Amino acid sequence: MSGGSGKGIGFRCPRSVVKKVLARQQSEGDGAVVRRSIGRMDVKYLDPFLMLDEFTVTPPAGFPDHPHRGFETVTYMLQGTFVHQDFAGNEGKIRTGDVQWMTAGRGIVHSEMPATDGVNKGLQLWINLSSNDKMIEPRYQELLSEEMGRVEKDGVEVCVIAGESMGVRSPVYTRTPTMYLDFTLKPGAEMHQSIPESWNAFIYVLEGEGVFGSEESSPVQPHNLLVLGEGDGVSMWNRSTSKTLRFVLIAGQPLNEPVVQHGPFVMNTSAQIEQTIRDYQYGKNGFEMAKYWRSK
Ligand code: FJE
Ligand code: FE
Repeated sequence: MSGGSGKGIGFRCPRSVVKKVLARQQSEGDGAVVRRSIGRMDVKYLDPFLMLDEFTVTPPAGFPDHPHRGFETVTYMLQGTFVHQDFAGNEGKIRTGDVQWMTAGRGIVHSEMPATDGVNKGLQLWINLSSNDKMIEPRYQELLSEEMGRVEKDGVEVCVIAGESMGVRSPVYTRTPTMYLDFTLKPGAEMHQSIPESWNAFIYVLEGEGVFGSEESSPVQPHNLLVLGEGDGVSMWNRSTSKTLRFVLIAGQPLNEPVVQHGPFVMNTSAQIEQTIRDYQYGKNGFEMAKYWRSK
């Protein structure tokens, strides 16, 4: 990258923050608490992203048996453990730092429950699938914390969940092209990350305080979603002298298709949603196992 003035280093068109939304707590599932940033009225849909929840769950709360069709769910554990079970007999644990990338496709029915008595928290992102991919076979990709691509340089650490950063690529296959990076910046550190021009992009702050997009902007606190405008990259600074900054940077290629959502079913038309409700009710077209299955 070329030097420049130190502002928006190397980018022909640096992305700036065009919207900031503080995610407040709400209850979801069975007694679970989530901070929803995408999927509420302020940011209903950030194509291809349907929902971003920062969830905090203590037993007996959780997300008992429920269906999905037409999109992917990406669960990234920040603390504690979740256990998942589905109607095809798949079962597993997602521990701190692990990622479960679930392509629901034509249909999954599953339960997602906390597995420790303490705090179990993480991020769940819903990524839409294109009309061509909505009815594909369900698939899981698991990325364990110890297998995750990680780089540290000049006070910046990145965990590469999807896409590429600082020369490291994630093995996760993204059917809808997606970048998902978890950054930790030591006090005084800065990072300049390129992002494909036509993609929608956002930042969600987890810890500390960060300056994003332009060096003159004010520091942003945890639980804020920052929607980025157009451009080829974004700059980020930790101006604190004592606190670590942690945030995720997520970007995706927009699908530019109609979206009709009915809770956990996301299709292109209302006729397809009506069909999906019937399929789930009668156990057809991918929901064959739904009629009799219950989680343990
Ligand atoms: C869902 C209500 C829900 N955010 N974060 C309605 F709560 C859910 C749901 C989740 C969820 C699960 C986890 Cl592990 C983390 C979440 C919402 O399961 F799918 C619908 N339709
Ligand atoms: Fe789910």
